[in-house]
Amino acid sequence: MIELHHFGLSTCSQKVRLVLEEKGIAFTSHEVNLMAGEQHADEYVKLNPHHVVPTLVHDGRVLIESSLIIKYLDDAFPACPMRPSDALGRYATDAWLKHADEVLHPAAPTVTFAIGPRKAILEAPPEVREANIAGIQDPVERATRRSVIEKGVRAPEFQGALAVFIGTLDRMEEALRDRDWIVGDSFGLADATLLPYVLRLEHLAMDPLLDAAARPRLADWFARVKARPSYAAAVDAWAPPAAIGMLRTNGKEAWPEVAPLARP
Ligand SMILES: N[C@@H](CCC(=O)N[C@@H](CS)C(=O)NCC(=O)O)C(=O)O
Repeated sequence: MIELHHFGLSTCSQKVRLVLEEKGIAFTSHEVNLMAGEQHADEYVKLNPHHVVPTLVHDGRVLIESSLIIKYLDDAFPACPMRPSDALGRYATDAWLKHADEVLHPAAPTVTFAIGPRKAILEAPPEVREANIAGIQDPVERATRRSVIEKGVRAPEFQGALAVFIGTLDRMEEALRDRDWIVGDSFGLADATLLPYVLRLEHLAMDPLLDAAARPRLADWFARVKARPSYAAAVDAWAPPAAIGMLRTNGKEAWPEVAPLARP
């Protein structure tokens, strides 16, 4: 019996749902609305003391941290393995997961909140906005969130976060030089981990970073991932069209200011 506490557009939730779908594991869904601050509810914090999604509960055992969750799922449900069996392949997978946890994911809210939901957040009652920011556990992340909500892409933190995304796209383009998938011969944990961040750029209408002229192998990989049934079930089905429309509209408006910052 698997239960997943998650949010539709959360990158870490998308990653876990992709692995569940790829492995054909059914789960009971509990949505935690991050925009309404449900990650800070007392009951939820008992499960996940970091006030974040996702949390997976397997036969009553509580698992947090998305990279650890997907590795657990790959171990606990070994049919349809999503990591190579050789030591070097497993090392390469771990290296991508570590990059996502330590470098890419911390940059994601900075890029997202500077562009996407910023306007809606600024229009919310100040006490709602403040309560949501105050709930962020890490003080640096809290200060950064405040800065990007106030200043958007002109916040001093924005360009460095964007550079992390662009550097990751370049590394992916290189990794795909002679293979279809990021590690090994089939769609795996590394692909499931990176897809949500590439998709986030698309949702924010940063299309020139993703097009085939800029990074042809990455563009092919993105199309291949999107063609998988798991993508429709784990990602598309949980993406409210109105929210995506809002993100893309704000992204298009921001692009003229972002483009000069994206140049090497
Ligand atoms: N290291 C954690 C990070 C989880 C995380 O940051 N989740 C985000 C959504 S992708 C979240 O819940 N944020 C809560 C907030 O923004 O207040 C993991 O991999 O599970």
